[in-house]
Amino acid sequence: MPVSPVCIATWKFGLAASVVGWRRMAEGASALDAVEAAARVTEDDPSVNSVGYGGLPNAEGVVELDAAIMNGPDHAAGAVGGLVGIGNPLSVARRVMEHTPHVMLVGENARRFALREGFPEQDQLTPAAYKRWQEMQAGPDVAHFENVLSLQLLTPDNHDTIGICALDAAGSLAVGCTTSGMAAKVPGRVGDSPIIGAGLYVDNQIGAASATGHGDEMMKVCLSYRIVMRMEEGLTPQEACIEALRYLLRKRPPEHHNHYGAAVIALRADGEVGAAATVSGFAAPDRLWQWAVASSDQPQLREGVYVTADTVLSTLRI
Ligand code: SD4
Repeated sequence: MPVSPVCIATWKFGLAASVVGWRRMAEGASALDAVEAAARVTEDDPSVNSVGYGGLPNAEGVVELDAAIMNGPDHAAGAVGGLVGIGNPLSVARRVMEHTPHVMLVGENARRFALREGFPEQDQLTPAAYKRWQEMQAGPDVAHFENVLSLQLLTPDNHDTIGICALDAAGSLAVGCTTSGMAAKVPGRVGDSPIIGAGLYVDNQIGAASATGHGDEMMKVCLSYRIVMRMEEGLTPQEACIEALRYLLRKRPPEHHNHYGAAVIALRADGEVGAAATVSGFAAPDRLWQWAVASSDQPQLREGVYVTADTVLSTLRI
């Protein structure tokens, strides 16, 4: 039975991406193609300093990209970690999925694979990102890796990933996640975004989920997998997002809670959507958590439901 396409994405900048993804599906494209097309909007936008071209570099000034894509109908998945000097990492991840028997390629070999696949070499470091990175050097000494976490705390604009969930007219789901990861990360660090089950997960019979925020925390609880499994048990996408974040907060020692933020989106196989964010990390007045929904209704940004370990707030009032 034909269904009405839906495309959702993390963050304010996800609106333009989700609209492109939705339009593609309205024209007949698959959810997989929609996710890739949506990702490219953000990956190619140099003003988004946390995804693709224009992303902030690691502690040594090198932009390392992580991305993954997963297809609902056959559970196929592809991912790249620490990709340097190549644009559109989610498209490279799709090639890994479709042209190799493997799921994930990393570092120099991921780069060589992309070149063999015909992706052009392109420095992902923009002058603006380099300038921002230089300004960071004036803060805690990023050359000392023990300071990387505190640097992340001091600069809340230094990380935001786009996660995209899509449902096409044929009822197929797909999910993608693409990021430059934490700014000033330890070189070689791979976050949750390209890890199946952590940054993204989809089951065509149930739904899709994706995460953004402090990957080093979120990947410890397989956050996206948990959301999909909770939906399988009957929770709504909204309830599943809340439950998964509270699980994360329960499992990690409270003294860590102020050190990170986590936010998630979910799309159920019938088109129902939900999202939630932790108060910590995303609670600055100028940094309210927003996510994008594109469907046959007017595309819109929505504010997330916020959770702490003990409370659920329908909106955040500072
Ligand atoms: C990471 N989850 O590399 C990504 C970063 C992110 O909001 O989403 N920040 O850990």
